[in-house]
Amino acid sequence: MENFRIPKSHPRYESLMKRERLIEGFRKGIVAYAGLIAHGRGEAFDYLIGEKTRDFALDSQKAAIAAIILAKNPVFSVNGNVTALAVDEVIQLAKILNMKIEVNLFYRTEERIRKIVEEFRSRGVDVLGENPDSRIPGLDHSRALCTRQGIYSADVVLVPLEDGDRTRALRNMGKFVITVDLNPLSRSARDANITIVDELTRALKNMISIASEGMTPEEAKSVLEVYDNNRQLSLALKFMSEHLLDISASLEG
Ligand code: PTJ
Repeated sequence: MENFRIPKSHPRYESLMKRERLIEGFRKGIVAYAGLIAHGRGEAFDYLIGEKTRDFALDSQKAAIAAIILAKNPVFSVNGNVTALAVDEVIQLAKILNMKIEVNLFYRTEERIRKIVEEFRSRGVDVLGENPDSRIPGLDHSRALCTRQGIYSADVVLVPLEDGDRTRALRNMGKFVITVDLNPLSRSARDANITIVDELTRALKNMISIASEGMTPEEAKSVLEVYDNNRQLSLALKFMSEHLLDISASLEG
């Protein structure tokens, strides 16, 4: 961390602390260079929803829990940013919902994989991904690498902060893909079965609460029956537009 402390009284304390976690993750070799850029893009979109979880995101979070509850082999795919921001929340949610965790990197290096695996292992949690034995078809290079018992055979994959190419490739494998992405315009957001337009750590905390309350398979089925991802994306875009118009009106006085 830099040689100063962010005061708790700072109006944007939470956001600045997340930024510090990313920087710390980068220094530890967990976060990719591009991860810092991706975080900045996320921050900009978070402004557009007022840095709060909105109803459209809560509905998607509930649908995501429903899909995971109904899954046979749900897998939580983690990358550098997700680990740096929310390793403890990932572990907690995966435990409640009986999900496997697999490290799957876009900018894959063996060293980064090892460091991320160690982040989980030091908390007593074993994760997949260190010894891949399969490939996601249609993707070139090492970013296609995955494990047979994890992502390759998963029916539902939760892949937050994901690249559009891989989301599409997972869909082409017939998987049900859930993403968390503050940008409703991204290709991942448009291609996933469920897109949670919310900041990752806020989303995971809410999902932990929803999952802890419990949901019967019947309830889960009825939540999914009425879920429409395009409608949720449209609500997110409308919210952002109206939010900006409100701010603009308040400036006109
Ligand atoms: O660790 P690796 O090698 O797997 O690389 C991870 C990154 C994130 C660098 C890689 O997957 C990547 O390049 O992703 P993209 O294409 O930049 O997409 C990331 C998306 O996540 C963008 O649409 C951002 O707006 C969004 N995003 C960034 N931070 C957050 C976020 N969404 C929710 N919460 C965040 N904290």
